[in-house]
Amino acid sequence: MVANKLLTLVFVRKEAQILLGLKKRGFGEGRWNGFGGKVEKGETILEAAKRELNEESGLTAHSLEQIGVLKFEFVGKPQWLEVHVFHTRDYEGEPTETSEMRPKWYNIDSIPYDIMWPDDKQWFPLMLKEAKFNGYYLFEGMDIILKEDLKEVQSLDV
Ligand code: 6OG
Repeated sequence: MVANKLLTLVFVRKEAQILLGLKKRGFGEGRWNGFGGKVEKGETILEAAKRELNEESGLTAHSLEQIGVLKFEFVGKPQWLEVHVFHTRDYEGEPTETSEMRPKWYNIDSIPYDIMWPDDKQWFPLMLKEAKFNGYYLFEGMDIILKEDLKEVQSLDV
């Protein structure tokens, strides 16, 4: 049994806007997403979420609320990804381009789903209405979803 790889994903909200970043390199390159990455040894998932947000966008989150857990399996890859999704309106700083991400505010009515991971168009509506969710997706490559199971929940199954 191979352990899940723990990852974070943070969305910053401001009025009717959401901050997305264009991933400039690595996994998910060329796609708009929230800010996040791997949980390092010795830190909690929440600490990792704040650190990755700061490293990739320049913003400091004062508080983060966890709103989702997404599990991804990729055909032919033994390791699952377990992505812990957070959001916040409680932050300081101005988004700054980094070597990894180009940040941009999007109105929540004009999210660029065609240039994002294909699972996002399913769970974004839950995230945008600030509902909690648990999801599972089986991918073939980066574009094809073979299986999916998304549930809105009262409390997260973490
Ligand atoms: P690094 O490996 O670059 O972190 N991530 C996903 N995000 C979405 N929206 N959909 C997916 O569908 C994802 N798979 C991974 C988690 C990778 C970042 O990408 C997110 C991390 O924030 C498969 O450190």
